[in-house]
Amino acid sequence: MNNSSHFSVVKTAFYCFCLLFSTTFQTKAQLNISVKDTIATCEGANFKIIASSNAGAGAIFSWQGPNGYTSVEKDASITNLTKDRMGVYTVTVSAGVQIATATSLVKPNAIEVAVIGGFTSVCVGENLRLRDIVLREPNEQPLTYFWTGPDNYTSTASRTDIPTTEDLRQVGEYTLTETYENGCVVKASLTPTVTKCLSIGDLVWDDKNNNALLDTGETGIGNVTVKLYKAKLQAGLPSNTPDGNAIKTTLTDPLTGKYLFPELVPGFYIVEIEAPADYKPSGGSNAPPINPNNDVNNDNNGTAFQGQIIRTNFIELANFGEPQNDGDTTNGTNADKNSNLTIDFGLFKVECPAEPKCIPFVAKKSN
Ligand SMILES: [Ca+2]
Ligand SMILES: [Ca+2]
Ligand SMILES: [Ca+2]
Ligand SMILES: [Ca+2]
Repeated sequence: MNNSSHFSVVKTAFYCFCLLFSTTFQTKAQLNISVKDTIATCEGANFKIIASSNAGAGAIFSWQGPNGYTSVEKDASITNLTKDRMGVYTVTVSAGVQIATATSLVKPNAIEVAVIGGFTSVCVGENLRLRDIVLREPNEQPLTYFWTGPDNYTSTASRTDIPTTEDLRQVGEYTLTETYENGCVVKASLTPTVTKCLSIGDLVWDDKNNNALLDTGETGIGNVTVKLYKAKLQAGLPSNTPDGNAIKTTLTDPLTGKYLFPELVPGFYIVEIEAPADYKPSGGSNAPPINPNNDVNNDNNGTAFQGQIIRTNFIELANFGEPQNDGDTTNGTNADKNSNLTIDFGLFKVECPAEPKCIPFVAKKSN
């Protein structure tokens, strides 16, 4: 054997040793397993504790947990979690002679309640916008939302956006069900308030100087019948055309001559009065066109319609869009933006000069 062949044998032997060492090293790699350190979740949750391991096929897994929990699956499945099953879960994996373990703590989560807030008290015409107002970390946001409510309402949005209508069919209990990544299912319920916020008023008065304005010394006329109509807005029709029969009827206060139609919804209305005998709308026939919709208080807004019937033109009401200087009891910064108390009627009592057309009044008075 020369030196050269000796070197070749050594080299080959060294190569084989390295190959053997390398193969042995790979076969003997340390078995490992890991699970999430902590799982925060809720009672009733369904979830898995996922195990990550380098174990090959044939490895044996074994779980032990609180209150006698055991499993031989790779991942622990837990359904309908109860308080006595919160605690430490230990997983063991065996592969040949190697064993590895890992533990996970299952504990109560901050996500235990949902609270419905948002626009929970609205006027008819506004949208109900309900949502969960509990503050949560970005990684604790619900995966899904499911709302149910009156009028067969359902939604999977994070918040509701429901227009409200005069028939109040949206009023009732709303329930939100949230599901979370950690298996939590949280519910909350609320019955919102929907109010007909608007009102119209408020005075029929004896406009003694016939200037269509309420002046000092002029007083209200009591027991006058006042009717409220929805207005019919249509090209070609007069601006004082009702859309159907009166929706409300009242009398002016016997002492003050005041009236009020509360609990109205946004829309267009007409007010009508039946003036006492001998009275006509004040301001005279040469008065400028009467606009009841300009939020001016204490001016006459009525024009003769038929006989003693006096009507306004249409008035538009809008939530939080009505005047605050109209004599509200809370006049000032807190005045009621939902009341329009500027729809007033000045009446002028017909005096009877010596004109033929007044003779019936004279005759009546003489009785
Ligand atoms: Ca006057
Ligand atoms: Ca007001
Ligand atoms: Ca008024
Ligand atoms: Ca007015």
